[in-house]
Amino acid sequence: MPRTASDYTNDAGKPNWCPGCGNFGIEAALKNAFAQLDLDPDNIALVSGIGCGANSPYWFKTYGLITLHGRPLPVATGAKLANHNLNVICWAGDGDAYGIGMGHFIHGMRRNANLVYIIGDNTVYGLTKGQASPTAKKGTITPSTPFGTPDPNINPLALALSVDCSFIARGYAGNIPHLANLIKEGIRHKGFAFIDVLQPCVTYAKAQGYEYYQNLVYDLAQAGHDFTDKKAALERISEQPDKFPIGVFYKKERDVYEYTQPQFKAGPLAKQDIMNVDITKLFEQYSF
Ligand SMILES: Cc1ncc(C[n+]2csc(CCOP(=O)(O)OP(=O)(O)O)c2C)c(N)n1
Ligand code: SF4
Ligand SMILES: [Mg+2]
Repeated sequence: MPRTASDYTNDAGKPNWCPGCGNFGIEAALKNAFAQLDLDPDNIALVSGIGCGANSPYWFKTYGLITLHGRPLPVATGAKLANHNLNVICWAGDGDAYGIGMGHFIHGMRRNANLVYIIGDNTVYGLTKGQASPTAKKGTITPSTPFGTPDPNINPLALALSVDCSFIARGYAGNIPHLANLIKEGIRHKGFAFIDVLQPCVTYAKAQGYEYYQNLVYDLAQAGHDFTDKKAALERISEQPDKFPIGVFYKKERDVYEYTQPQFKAGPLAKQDIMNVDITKLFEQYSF
């Protein structure tokens, strides 16, 4: 029997997100993507940080790990290196990924391990009651910035392009079939697949709700965008905030971390026999 989204749902009940939260769209898209690829739930690890969206592993019947705020990517990378046959999906918030975890974001893209990094980009720190995140537009009034945020927002897709990330995409939580297709493409991609998702926070970022994005979102594929053209990708990426194109901006093949390192040649570390490894030569080489 073909798998369905419910095969990836455990018995923990419904997520406790606010009614209408964009995280429901991401959850549905992920589960549908898994089902459409017929992935074995036992062969998926969902790794998150700390935040509203980062609570997601509670409600997935897959392996799951809720880590520290800003640190899901190093843990996800470690999981992938230990067992590179595992489908590793890292789900972070924009605070997780573009605030405290910005260093990991940049270096993760450079490293190009074969995993999917999904960011629920709601422009706020939802879990801690709506402070401005790095993607909030300059001047946004929040509880932590009552006079408007003084800093200009970052554009994470432009940052990704600057380090030659091998898969750069944006999805929209209000378009679940499109997002599911993007996630499938990200899983199939050999390398680091970065997917920023416009994720309305209906409680703390009311100005960036569904009505706002509905008029500004358009599909790159339908607009004839060529994802091999880096210059065209930068032009599309720079359209925000007037327009928010969704789809794949840029994609290329390049060396995948775990395929190039000699220690992984004999297979995933988790499967390698470590009972009879002779380390005397290493001791001789490195002892003084
Ligand atoms: C090291 C550390 N600093 C701060 C916090 C407090 N904290 C928890 S969640 C969060 C922000 C979450 O925002 P985001 O990552 O955007 O996720 P969202 O809740 O919006 O989904 C913060 C600052 C923490 N848990 N750990
Ligand atoms: S506070 Fe915002 S991000 Fe958090 S659950 Fe509610 S709507 Fe979603
Ligand atoms: Mg957030």
